[in-house]
Amino acid sequence: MTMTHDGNTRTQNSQLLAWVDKMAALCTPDRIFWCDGSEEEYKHICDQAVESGTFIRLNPEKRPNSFLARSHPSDVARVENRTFICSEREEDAGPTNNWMDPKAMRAELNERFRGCMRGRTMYIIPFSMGPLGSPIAHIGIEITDSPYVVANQRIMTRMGQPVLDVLGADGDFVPCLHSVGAPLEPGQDDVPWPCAANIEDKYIVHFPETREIWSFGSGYGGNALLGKKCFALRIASVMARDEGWLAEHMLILGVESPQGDKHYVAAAFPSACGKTNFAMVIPPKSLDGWKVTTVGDDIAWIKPNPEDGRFYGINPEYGYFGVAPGTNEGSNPNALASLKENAIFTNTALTDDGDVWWEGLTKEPPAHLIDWQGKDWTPNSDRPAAHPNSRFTAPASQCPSIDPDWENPAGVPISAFLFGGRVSKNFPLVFQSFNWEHGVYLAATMGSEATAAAVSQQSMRRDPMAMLPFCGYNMAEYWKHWLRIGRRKVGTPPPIFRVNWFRKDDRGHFIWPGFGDNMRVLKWIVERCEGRAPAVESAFGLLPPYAAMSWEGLDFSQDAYDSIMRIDKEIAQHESLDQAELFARFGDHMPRELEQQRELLLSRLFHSPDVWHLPESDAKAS
Ligand code: O2Y
Ligand code: MN
Repeated sequence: MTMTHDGNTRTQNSQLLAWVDKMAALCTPDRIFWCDGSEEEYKHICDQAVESGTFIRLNPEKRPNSFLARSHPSDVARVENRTFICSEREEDAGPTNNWMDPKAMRAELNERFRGCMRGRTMYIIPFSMGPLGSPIAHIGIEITDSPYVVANQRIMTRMGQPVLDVLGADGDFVPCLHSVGAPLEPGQDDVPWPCAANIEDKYIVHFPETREIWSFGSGYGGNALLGKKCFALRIASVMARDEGWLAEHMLILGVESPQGDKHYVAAAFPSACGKTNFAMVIPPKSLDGWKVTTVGDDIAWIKPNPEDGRFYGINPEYGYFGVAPGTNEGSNPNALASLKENAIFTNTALTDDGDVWWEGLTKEPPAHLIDWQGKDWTPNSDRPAAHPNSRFTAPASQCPSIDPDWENPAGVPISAFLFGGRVSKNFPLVFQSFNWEHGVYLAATMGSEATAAAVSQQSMRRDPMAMLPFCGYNMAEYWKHWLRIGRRKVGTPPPIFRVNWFRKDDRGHFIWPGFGDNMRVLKWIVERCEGRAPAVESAFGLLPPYAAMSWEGLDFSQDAYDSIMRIDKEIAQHESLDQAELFARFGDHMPRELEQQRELLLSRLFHSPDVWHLPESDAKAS
């Protein structure tokens, strides 16, 4: 065992010092290193990672100050079946989370963590989720034995000594313990990506009552960068419930009109729906003068302000951990610009001139690459060069569309909430909920199509509020929290909209062009927030008539519009019956308001024609 508080300790926080002592005694690292977050320290950690083989330095002429890491093939994504919510009572985790008794889990984890950092350095990473000192921000301390995690956390969070200064002698923090779970015997050589290779040896564990995170056996992404999904969503959702705010799996973007009026929109989409692309969308040139800015691309912490009754949101993160494949000059030029330098790539391919490549980056792949597993690759290879979940870690400040207020400690005022699913049939491009309760119902029932099966077997992979893998407590109680938040006495909550970019025609082709043209939808939404855009009432909600949308520069006929806005009664009835199955899973916890909303939809559908269409001519505003 080594000393616990060596020369570079710079905190008087006794709670923190005691916790570090206790974890060091459990994990028995060879060294303890307190991260100060400085540039020199980052350089040192990266140099060491290059020396150990964890990082490959990219060609500084092509990609300055950037690195490539290749993970172990068993460690390439979040491990949902090894993610646990260990609340005292099983029903507090709810039917959609893996639950384990906290005492039993603690016993198991103590065994796993005992001696797990032998031969390694224990790094102490103080980090702030949100601008330092912001009343919406919170502090975490991650203990890890992974230099990869240290380097990534320096991009993804505000980290180091300034955080300890804000924490002070008696500030509170969320303790986040992480180990790759691969102790080294004396003389044993290390590997570039140490981890526990077997899935059942990995644990991503949350104790919501004591607000602790313990992660063992994986070095990858959300499993290991504990500020992100584990803290900012699973633990923060519990804090938000207890304290009356929202911790959401949402991007925040700003929309500015040619007249300079600005609105912020918070939007939730299930995975693989182009969330980062939407957060950084570039409006088409034909929508002259409209501008979109980026506050965050993945997570939002939103607090109602008792003074003006509005909701203010921050992006608790400091960087992007984005999916590389499919990112290109067409889909997201702002993301590409963000990762020009000072970036870390994980599991992308390596080009012969020392740069990175992934499927979709260029139309033609290079003639030769080293793939994500370090093997030669040519366009004739029958496997992808980059892993489909390969990632870039890039500083948010490098994004050309970054919002001037993205670091405002007070947050930005949210004008609207958007919830997007991925549905090929029957779900309109956009519509507004009738009211808050109806909006919460629309968000609670969102999801992506699981199969392209016939209508009668069509089933949705439900992902309420895109929070299914990220809600740290019973999802039905989370819905109740959303309902409560809308009933506050001060102010009115923002309007709620549903969007669906993914409707297909009979030949299976997407009808809506998406990408920059999604700005047309955003424009209607913000004009609606200002009370100056018309809408037509349907069984689903309030829809924009054709004439209320801007079509300059896009050849999209009224017929094409009808094909993404019409509502087939039978499909909608099936869908709402399917929702009953979702609700039934929650038993007594289910808020009755949502079941009432489902029944109201059924009764509106009963009075609807077999196929409902928007009126051909301009509709009058509702
Ligand atoms: O696979 C991982 O570990 C990352 S998952 C992820 C990363 C960035 C943003 N969102 C997600 C997600 O799964 O929602
Ligand atoms: Mn996400």
